[in-house]
Amino acid sequence: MRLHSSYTSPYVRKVKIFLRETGLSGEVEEIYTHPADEPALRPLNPLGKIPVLETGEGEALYDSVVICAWLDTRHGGARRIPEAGAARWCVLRGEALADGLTDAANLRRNEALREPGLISRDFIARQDLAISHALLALDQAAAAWEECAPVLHDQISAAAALGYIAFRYGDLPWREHCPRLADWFARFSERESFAATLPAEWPGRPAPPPQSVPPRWSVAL
Ligand SMILES: N[C@@H](CCC(=O)N[C@@H](CS)C(=O)NCC(=O)O)C(=O)O
Repeated sequence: MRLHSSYTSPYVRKVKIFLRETGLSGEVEEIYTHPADEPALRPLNPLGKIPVLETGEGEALYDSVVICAWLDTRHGGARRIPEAGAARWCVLRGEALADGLTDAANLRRNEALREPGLISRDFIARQDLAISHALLALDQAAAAWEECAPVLHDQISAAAALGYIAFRYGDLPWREHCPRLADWFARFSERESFAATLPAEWPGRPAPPPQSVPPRWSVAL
């Protein structure tokens, strides 16, 4: 299998954490393909986005939701996305929540990196609201995560999302508002799957400028 991968993408990181948590990482070659290199990606994913997984069976799978669901059928351990019942929908909703947090953080960052005259403050404020409310909802979910073994896919998705917040929004004071999530994240950060997949800027490409509009917590206590 070949994973079209990235040093910075939280969606790619979600897949990388999943691979390591399920013991599959040795079966996958990670290829670093910057999304700007569209000609390499488009034949595999018409959207030109990463991650893409070439399965070795003639298929190219995207996006991270599909890739992780497929990988969950390929390891010998307990399913990380429960196959049925309330637990299935709880885990899938948790993945959607974590991915939505990542989406809002990613969209906000792209907006804040535009030329100052083009930045929409309303758009940024809306993403700030989504980010703060998603973190509070994850804080509630985290109350049930401590005794959960093995780690399920909602936790993997949340780890990738919080890893992105740590990488791009280091100044956002979310931990004081979400103490259970902060404790859980501190523990998850010690897992090999997380420590081995830390993001970094792309080698050989210019470092991005700082965001012109600092992130802010948008829910009153
Ligand atoms: N929903 C997708 C999102 C993938 C995505 O947005 N990837 C970004 C990198 S973080 C990308 O490839 N962006 C390139 C573009 O939008 O053209 C997933 O979960 O895989």
